Amino acid sequence: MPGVRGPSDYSQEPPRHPSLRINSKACLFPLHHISFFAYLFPRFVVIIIVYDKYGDGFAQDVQPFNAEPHRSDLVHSYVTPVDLFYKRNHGPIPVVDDIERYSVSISGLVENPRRLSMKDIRMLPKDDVTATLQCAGNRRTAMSKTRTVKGVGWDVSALGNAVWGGAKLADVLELVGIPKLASSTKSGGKHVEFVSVDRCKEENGGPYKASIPLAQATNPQADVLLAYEMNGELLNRDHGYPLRVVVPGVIGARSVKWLDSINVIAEECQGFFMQKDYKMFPPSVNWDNINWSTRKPQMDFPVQSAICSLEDVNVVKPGKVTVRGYAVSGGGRGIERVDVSVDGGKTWVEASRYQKIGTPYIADDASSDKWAWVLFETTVDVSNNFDIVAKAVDSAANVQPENVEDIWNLRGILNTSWHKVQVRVGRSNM
Ligand SMILES: Nc1nc2c(c(=O)[nH]1)N[C@H]1C(S)=C(S)[C@@H](COP(=O)(O)O)O[C@H]1N2
Ligand SMILES: [Mo]
Repeated sequence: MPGVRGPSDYSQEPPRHPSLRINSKACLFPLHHISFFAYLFPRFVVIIIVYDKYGDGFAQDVQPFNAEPHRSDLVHSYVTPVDLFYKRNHGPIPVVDDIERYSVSISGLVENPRRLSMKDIRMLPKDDVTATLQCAGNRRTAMSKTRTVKGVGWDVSALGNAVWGGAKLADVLELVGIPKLASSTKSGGKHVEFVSVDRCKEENGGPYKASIPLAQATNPQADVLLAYEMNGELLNRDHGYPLRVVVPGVIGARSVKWLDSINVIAEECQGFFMQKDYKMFPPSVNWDNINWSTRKPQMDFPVQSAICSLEDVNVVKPGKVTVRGYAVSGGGRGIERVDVSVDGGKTWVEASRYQKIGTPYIADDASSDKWAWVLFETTVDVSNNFDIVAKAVDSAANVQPENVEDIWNLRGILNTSWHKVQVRVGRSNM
């Protein structure tokens, strides 16, 4: 691929913000084995973790780089700063050797296959879309507490809200002869596959790839972008420099970074991350009876919210406590409201929205939060120990489920259960 390459090791990673929390793969090895080992031979386990640093991960896999900001940093700003934005990778970060030579090929079931340089893409009308990108694994750690799941452990911050700048995919596809709102091409293309250059273990060293339906790709209202900017700056290496796909309202896995080629194909992409990962299974499916082909790849994400001004367990002084967090829904469904409860869900109050701390929420226009989160805030009075709970309602009146058990799935995706934090009142003489 001209100009951009995917390294095979982690010696050329970009610098990262020191406050990010680095997450590792939970449970490459069944957790109870490790804890049993740790119980019997605590020193032995420490030695293995240290010596296995560059191996496949007995207990911890330190690479690829996966990290999220602290909860309180996340809700500090409506637009997430680039350096605090979560980072989710499946291999080493690609290197751009020569941006002048970089181009994206568009081929497959199209009339006029083409290669587009960055200059060609920048010549198309530039769109700025405010969209929240959320990893399907957000809040996985909490799901794993009911029953172990496989995957990178995330707290509640595997998402961020950015202003993505770039060309609309619908405009790009017109350059190869596919009209707007087309759901198939003359030669039978129905899906648009995005292929990267990073080398992923799951693809046996091949690149990350994913696809979306052609009807979504050619729909200007779906706002799918080939983005070269994030928050008004040139996209950085961690987030896909020089060019990435942004599919608003859809799990982050489909927003392919470091784009190399676009293929118009008849069936959805057959890559690992579409076929053997990022699918939602019912709680009855386990690793012994799983049949991946029975489910479709997950696309839109459901309604989600989390409290970010408090940790899981908090000791506070009696008096007023501010509760802040985010709420977001997929598929272009905005947030209708956020309910907060201080009695574990018996009674609820509606939280207010804000864009900056202390400034109430002002939407620019009716569709401005179609793809973006809302930040919410409310103040509660604390005199006794209690659980604070948040749940959001989207524009289609979908509500988060109460219990994580009901949506438990073996890959630990889409934990959208009511988010709870425990507040314990501590008095100064305690
Ligand atoms: N090429 C490539 N694209 C990728 C990934 C990847 O590992 N390689 N990870 C995907 C996943 S699972 C998510 S959640 C988002 C994360 O984007 P971010 O790192 O910019 O936050 O990128 C997606 N695109
Ligand atoms: Mo993800």
